[in-house]
Amino acid sequence: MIKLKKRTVNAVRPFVEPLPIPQRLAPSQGILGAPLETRMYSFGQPNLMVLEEKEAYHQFHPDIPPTLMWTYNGTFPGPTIVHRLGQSTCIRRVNNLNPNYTGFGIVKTVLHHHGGWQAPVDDGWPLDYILPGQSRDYLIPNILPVANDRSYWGTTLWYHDHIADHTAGNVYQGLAGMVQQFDAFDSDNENDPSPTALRLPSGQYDVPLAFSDYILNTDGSLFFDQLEDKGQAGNLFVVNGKIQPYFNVAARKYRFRLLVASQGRHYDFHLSNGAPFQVIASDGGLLEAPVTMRRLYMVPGERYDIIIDFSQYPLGTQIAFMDDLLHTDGNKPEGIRVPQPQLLFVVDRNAPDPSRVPQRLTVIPPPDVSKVVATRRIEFDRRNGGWQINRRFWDPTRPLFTARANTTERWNLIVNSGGWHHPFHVHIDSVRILSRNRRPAAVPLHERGRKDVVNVPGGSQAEVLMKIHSYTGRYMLHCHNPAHEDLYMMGWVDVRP
Ligand SMILES: [Cu+2]
Repeated sequence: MIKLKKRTVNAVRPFVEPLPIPQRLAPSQGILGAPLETRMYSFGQPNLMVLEEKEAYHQFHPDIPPTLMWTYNGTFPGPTIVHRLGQSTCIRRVNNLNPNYTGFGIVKTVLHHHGGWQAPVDDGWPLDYILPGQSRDYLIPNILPVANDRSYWGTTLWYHDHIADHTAGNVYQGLAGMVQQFDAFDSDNENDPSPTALRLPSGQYDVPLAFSDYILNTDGSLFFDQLEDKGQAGNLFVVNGKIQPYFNVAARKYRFRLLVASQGRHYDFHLSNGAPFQVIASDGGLLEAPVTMRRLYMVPGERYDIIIDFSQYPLGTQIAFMDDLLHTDGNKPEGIRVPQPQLLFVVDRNAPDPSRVPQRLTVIPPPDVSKVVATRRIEFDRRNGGWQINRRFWDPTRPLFTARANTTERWNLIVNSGGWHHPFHVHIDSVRILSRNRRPAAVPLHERGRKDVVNVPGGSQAEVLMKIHSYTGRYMLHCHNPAHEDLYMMGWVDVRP
């Protein structure tokens, strides 16, 4: 189990508070600055969305004193950003953190729009930080990287801090929020009369669930060990900022957007009654067809959208959303333990359900390996007291390799040691997983859509197809265990014209 320090919270009563749903961020009035205007030439007038980084007290649980955290707009998680295909967004980030702060993390901050297709200048290069009192605009074009290929859309992204060396501490401080994408098909309207609309559960039935794990001191302050190089695994399970909340649901279908925003912890999610659910989207877009599963393994940075149908249950039914992986640190799960409830669903009312889960959600072109122009090994190892990619530590002055825009590459992701797992993340765009341990058949159905986080368990390899689109410049690739990333398991690709 987790080794707890003397003055940390051991356990609290579960299911005391309702699940909070982060507010959708409304567009603001504002003037776009000159640097942004020079790069929005083809994207029209963007919606302006303002994210203000500031300290705020957050209550994880009524039995624990409030916690001073770093937030976007005063809440943890931050507000949900909604993108509609064809309508560009300007995210204006304002750093109003305390310039005199001393503690873990750093008030120099960066924003990464994780899973989006945006130019390097808007992607959150780890040294493109701003200081307290400064602001920066990011253009999210919200166009498809391949014209008319809507399989690049319709899923859940997120945004979080990405400062060099301190991403773990800054995200743990609370700098994370979720993003939803909609278009004419996945239209945010389960009553959409259009014959081509998917009519997935919408409105109050489309619910983001951000999972994280924390260690809190008994005075409510965050416990975090800056020198923990494996990635912290907390003992308190947090969903949308609350420890083990309950969620009253109607006896009908819901869409849940799962995000693992943890540091080192992996999850093997399942329902306490063993019932199946349907997976409909992965990191980079909708799946072609729903995949029925009873267990869903997820690692830091990953997202899956799932449908749970509560219509079969009598009112009063309680079902917990569980995980049973044993972690003592962030390197990898060590086994199975007594299942821990993350969240309790309570079926408490009836409601009409006009939503559907079509058997065909999108069309994803098969991975085309005939276009591959380069095949690369990308190896993750521990050496010289730190975490390396291809025997190198993070070096902002030297790319891991150079690639060409508008080409396709095959990358073999390799973790040599069995002692740790590494969730691989690339910023260029999503990838397709071609094989695991050289076996195409070993890629499960729910991993056959678009992915931007690929877990590579210790002693295994995963082959991915990377289609590089038109933007040129510097794009990151790294382990998404932020402690590994900060201790230099990060590199970058120089995309040239
Ligand atoms: Cu790692």
